[in-house]
Amino acid sequence: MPDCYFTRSPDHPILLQLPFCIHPLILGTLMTDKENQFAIGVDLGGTNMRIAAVDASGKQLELITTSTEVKRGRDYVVADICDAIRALRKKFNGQYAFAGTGIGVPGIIDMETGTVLQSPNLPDWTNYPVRDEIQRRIGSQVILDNDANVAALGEQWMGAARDADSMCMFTLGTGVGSGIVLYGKIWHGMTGMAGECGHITVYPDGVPCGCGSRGCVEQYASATAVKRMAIEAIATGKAPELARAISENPEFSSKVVFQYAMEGDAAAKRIFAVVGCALAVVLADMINALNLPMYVIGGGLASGWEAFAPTMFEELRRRSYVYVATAPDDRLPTRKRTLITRALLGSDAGLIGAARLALM
Ligand code: BMX
Ligand code: ZN
Repeated sequence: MPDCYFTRSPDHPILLQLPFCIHPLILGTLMTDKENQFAIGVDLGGTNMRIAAVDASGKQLELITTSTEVKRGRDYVVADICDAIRALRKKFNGQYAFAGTGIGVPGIIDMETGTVLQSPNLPDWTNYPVRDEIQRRIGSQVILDNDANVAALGEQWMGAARDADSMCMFTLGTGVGSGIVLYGKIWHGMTGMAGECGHITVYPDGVPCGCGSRGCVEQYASATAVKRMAIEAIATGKAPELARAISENPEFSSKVVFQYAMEGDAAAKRIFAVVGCALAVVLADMINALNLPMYVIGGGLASGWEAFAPTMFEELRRRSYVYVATAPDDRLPTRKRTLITRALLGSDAGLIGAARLALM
């Protein structure tokens, strides 16, 4: 029941503090107010940013998309974000009550201080207290979170996991992000850095990762990794079709590798088998550790599902006995099952989830 505001008391501490004798009419007014709210969700990427007004039912009222002018510096980017927030706030304030702004940022964040500690795509944002800066400029509440955390919350609220109160999401994009939602709330851990499952080790001596470790799933199951593995395969001379594709197409990307895999090219198929295998290792770890009802896979590379999912499920059955014991089974339709599925909201998951942060 994602949009039922009075059944999840831990999300509504203010309501918990209300006197028990509160008059039903007043309660009715409060409910109406809550239902009539809107919030602004910001999905800040290293290339583009998307900013949307979202109402309390999860409907997107308006979307602003603009490029992230990283080279012009953080002040410029923050000014752009603030302009968009002000424009949307002005447009919908009055018709709806403004609940605040949620922002999803790639990288590690200190929730307590609202500071971006590390974000390779936004280099001059290191140790930048962006929450307070934006709050000061726009004069209203801002909540900062990791991009994959808010995407997970979006999918749990309005997407593939809307019938599950707890879930884990992986976003397969430039990197591999992830977020864990427990009982409708993002699991932040101690400082807000929980859910960095893209940096779970798959191969201990594997490819060096931007996080400082090696062999993280991000190095085998991101769009960046697929392109890298294709270039490596071409260099060994074992991928003649991909070699031809890269020489003919300057836009060579993971999408091209996917097309070749679907057409049966052996080298491209091997690359997507690596993707499936890496995801299976991490999913097995998560399933064995958490026994959640749902795992959602999104991000641009999730459109390659047909190419990696068969290996992923096959390998998962070899690696997780918890999965084997709880896998979907038509003969036992009433049994609680572990579901692993594609995301539903596409690139809107982050926006919707970021807005949800402010609406909670
Ligand atoms: C990286 C890490 C995560 C992020 C994930 C997905 C950075 C900048 N990012 O693992 O915090 O959630 O990538 O990011 O350290 P995306 O850029 O692929 O969306
Ligand atoms: Zn890593």
